[in-house]
Amino acid sequence: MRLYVTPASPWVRRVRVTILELGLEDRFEFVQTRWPHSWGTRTVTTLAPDFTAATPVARIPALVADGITLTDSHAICDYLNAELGGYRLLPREGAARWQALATMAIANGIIEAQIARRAELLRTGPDRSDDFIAKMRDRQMRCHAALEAQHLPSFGDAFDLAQITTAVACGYDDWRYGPDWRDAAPRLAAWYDSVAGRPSLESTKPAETPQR
Ligand SMILES: N[C@@H](CCC(=O)N[C@@H](CS)C(=O)NCC(=O)O)C(=O)O
Repeated sequence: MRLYVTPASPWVRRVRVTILELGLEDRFEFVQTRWPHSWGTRTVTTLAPDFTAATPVARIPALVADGITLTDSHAICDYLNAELGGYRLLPREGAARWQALATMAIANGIIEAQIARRAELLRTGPDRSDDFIAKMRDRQMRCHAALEAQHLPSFGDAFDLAQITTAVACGYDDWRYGPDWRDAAPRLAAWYDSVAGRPSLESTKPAETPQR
């Protein structure tokens, strides 16, 4: 199976952490993609032909698996968990499934805001919107605070998909935007520090995307 990646992407990271937590890394070829800084606001015309042939969405992660191509981290994590992971990271049904999805929806909301903010920050010239950047930052802080108040208390011992996605959101904020989120959610930050040393997180720490 082929997974298109870059180390800067939190969406890619949640898939890579899921693969590592399930012990499946030997089954994947990881293909590094290259992006110019204008990726956030302009069509990228320099992507490799095998990547654009695999995904008309032209975003990462994209998984080319046995007979199927999945072009979104949610679908890929679902596939890994259900088809290859025996539902070890997200239950197939029941209250625990919905609780995990509720947590993940907020963590995903953080990651969406992080990436939208990044795209806007990469925009050059007078069109860049400080209002939009501030709106995304507010969303990040609000969601971190909500995770701490409403979701952290029910985190169990298992490092499941909800915790993976939450940890990836926390890690991206630390890396890209600094410690602001830690002031908004200090107990969530303490939880994150307690899991950040897991090999799956240590070996997928964010790093800048190669350009071109
Ligand atoms: N909902 C998608 C989002 C994927 C996404 O936005 N990936 C970004 C990298 S973090 C990307 O490839 N952006 C390139 C672009 O938008 O042109 C997922 O969960 O996989």
